[in-house]
Amino acid sequence: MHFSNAIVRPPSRNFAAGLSSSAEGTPDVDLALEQHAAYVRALRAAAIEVTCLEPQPALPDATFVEDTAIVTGRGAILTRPGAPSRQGEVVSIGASLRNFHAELPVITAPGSVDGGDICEADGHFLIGVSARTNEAGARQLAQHLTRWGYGSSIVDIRANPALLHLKSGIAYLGDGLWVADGSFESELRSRSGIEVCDLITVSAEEAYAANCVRVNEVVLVAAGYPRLTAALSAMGCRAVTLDMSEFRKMDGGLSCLSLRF
Ligand code: CIR
Repeated sequence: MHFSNAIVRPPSRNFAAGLSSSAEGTPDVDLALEQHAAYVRALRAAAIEVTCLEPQPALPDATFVEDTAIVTGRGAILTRPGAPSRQGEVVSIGASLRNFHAELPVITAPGSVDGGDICEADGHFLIGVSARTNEAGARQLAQHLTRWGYGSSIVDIRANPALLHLKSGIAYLGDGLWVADGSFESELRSRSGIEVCDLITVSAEEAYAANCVRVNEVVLVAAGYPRLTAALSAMGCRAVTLDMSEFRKMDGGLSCLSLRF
């Protein structure tokens, strides 16, 4: 999968007012802005044209743009985030995505979908049903994907409260290579529609870093998780580490800071 574009949005000054279940303390907004700028530089270094949207002070979680849309090679869908406080984020994302997609279907009530629950693997989409993405939303999304000729299947993660989203625990890096929390191993291997050639199992202490992203020739991975970084290198991946400490305090993973397409 080759990406040429990304949409991002720097955190606003009241970023700390967003949703969080983390016990890691209040984020430092200036440091979060520096970390976000480094993230954008890494995308640009990977040959990505980055659209940087204005911060939205009224929507403190709006930096987590990945949750607001599913962008595929054949079309894009605006989500209806599961947290009511985040539903307003979709408007400006829609305005930006309309520069790339004329048709932009939306997930509608009672359905809810967070983009962090959607993991694409070579044309097959795993749809996590979670505290944010419900079955009605998953069904709507699957219908759009079917219309575009994609396969999809549901992964229910509700029994694992440590995972906010499916992609909190799983990443597909292309060429049959997966990174996942150990709890996903049998699930992945038993699924039809996806290929598992190699699986890097992330240890419990490094669970946060399972949310990594392949961007063209590099894999962006959170800094401070040496075992995963070494395992990626051993698999021939060029890992680029990014400090995510302030986003982690707000339950944000690395993938959720961008929409890539
Ligand atoms: C939230 O709880 O919605 C935000 N504070 C964090 C969202 C992170 N999104 C993601 O990992 N896809």
